[in-house]
Amino acid sequence: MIHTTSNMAENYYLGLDLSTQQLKCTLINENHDIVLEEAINFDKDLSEFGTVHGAIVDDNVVTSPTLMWVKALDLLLTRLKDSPYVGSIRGISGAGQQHGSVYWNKEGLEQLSNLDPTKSMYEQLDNAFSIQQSPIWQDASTTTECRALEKSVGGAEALAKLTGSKAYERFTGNQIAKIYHNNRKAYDETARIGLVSSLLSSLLLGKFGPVDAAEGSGTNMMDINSHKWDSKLLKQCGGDELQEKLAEEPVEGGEALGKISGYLVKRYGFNANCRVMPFTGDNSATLVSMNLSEGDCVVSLGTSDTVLVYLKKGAAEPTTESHLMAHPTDPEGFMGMLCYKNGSLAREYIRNSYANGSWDEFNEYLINKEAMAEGNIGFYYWMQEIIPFAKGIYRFEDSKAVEEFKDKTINVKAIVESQFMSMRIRLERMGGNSIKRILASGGAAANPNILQLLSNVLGLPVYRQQGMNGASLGGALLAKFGTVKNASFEDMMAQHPSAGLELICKPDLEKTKQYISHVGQFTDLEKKIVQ
Ligand code: XUL
Repeated sequence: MIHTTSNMAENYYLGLDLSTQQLKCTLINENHDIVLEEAINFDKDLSEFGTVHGAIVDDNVVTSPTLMWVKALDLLLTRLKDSPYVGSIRGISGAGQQHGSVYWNKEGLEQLSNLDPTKSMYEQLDNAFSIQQSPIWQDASTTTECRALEKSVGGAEALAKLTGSKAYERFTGNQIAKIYHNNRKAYDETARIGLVSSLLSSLLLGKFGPVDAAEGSGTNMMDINSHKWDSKLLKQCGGDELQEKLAEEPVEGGEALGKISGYLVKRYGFNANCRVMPFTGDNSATLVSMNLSEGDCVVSLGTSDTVLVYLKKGAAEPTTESHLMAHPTDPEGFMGMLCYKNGSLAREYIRNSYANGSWDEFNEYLINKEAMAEGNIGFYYWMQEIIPFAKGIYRFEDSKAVEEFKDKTINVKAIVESQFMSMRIRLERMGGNSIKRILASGGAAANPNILQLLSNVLGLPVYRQQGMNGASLGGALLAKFGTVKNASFEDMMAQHPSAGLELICKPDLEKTKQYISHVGQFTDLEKKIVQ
């Protein structure tokens, strides 16, 4: 745990982020300074659940134990209890990995509202879920349900227009449809369905909490313009009874859901007036933490790599390749997003296979080797990729497929270049010509060599925010926004301009020109490998 000394009379705001591999938290004061950060790592701290990188992978079926997340919150709060801040926290919000779903049974909901403060939540909620393994965003096993959902509204484009995205395997509606069709007993035993984000708000409230509109847009079931569940889509995904299992319409960010549960007040010493705000998706929270101005684009390099832009009303067009999601603090605005599944874990495989597990060696090859400039292009999809829909590893020398590059260490530069080329091409298709700078976040943003390559491929300067936990910092800012509520989000941020963004690199425009000259070749090769 890191924390700095601070004035105890102050108010504090807590942000949580239940991501794929960890549960993280960030605590800020009134001036938005970070006073504490803490994390529970699932593989290391909760190894009894047997996850690898936070998940259980069975080919295209990818899940996480729901109870592991409950136990992670127990553990995090136990650590926080020892800090001097808990009684002065006025609001809590946060984020979860998007799309993952949680299935509460009736007894579980009763138990949740009657927790005994002498025991942990984990001990008392062990029979609370009708599905023990929550499907998560890395799952790719619902292609049949996706095609059926698209067909039910007249095709992929029609679904994208209605919900902001065509049907994607990981989107919650398609996951629910799979359970509805293949596991009806468990479906019938389910009283409420929530998301990873709303699991946290529910545990904090001591009752089932709704999802926010940003999270609703990751389900393929919410109307992207009205922010209401679409009854046709609900029926297609889970029959007439799904509406009741979701319980409430999505809510807008910043509307307090209620006060923290008496259980948490008694067990951990929270202030009884501490409010719980809606939790959002990890990408939406990262967007919030960066407080974007026009022309900004976030590139988040984490377990998944994502590209995020803030689109004001009227500037947003849904496409079948990108996602349009409700904005977490601007009810009229949108977040445009690209999401790649093979992010950090894929880069780590390459580091282990070709750079002796050393980031120093990895960096040396990034700086001193040439891949695309010398005709070498690679595509690296260990897991079923989202953009493009492809799986496997493919290498090309002068556009000819090869098993391996003559110099194997070229794989290092090739994986990073190919990810950024894909972003360049998709951003252009999304109408991203007005982008003026890149704001980098996520674990790999700590590596300036990766950021220099990003800058060269996109031809834009790259800035980085201090503090690496964008989503939990965004959560803490949402907690303050919902608690204080006397200003717009922009005004709240303007009152406390943070130390700001640090310029990490400027593009080498000669290199950018070279990358642009390879766009056609890259696009043609990519077409060859798409299933
Ligand atoms: C976004 C997505 C991932 C997860 C990762 O659509 O699937 O970025 O949110 O946590």
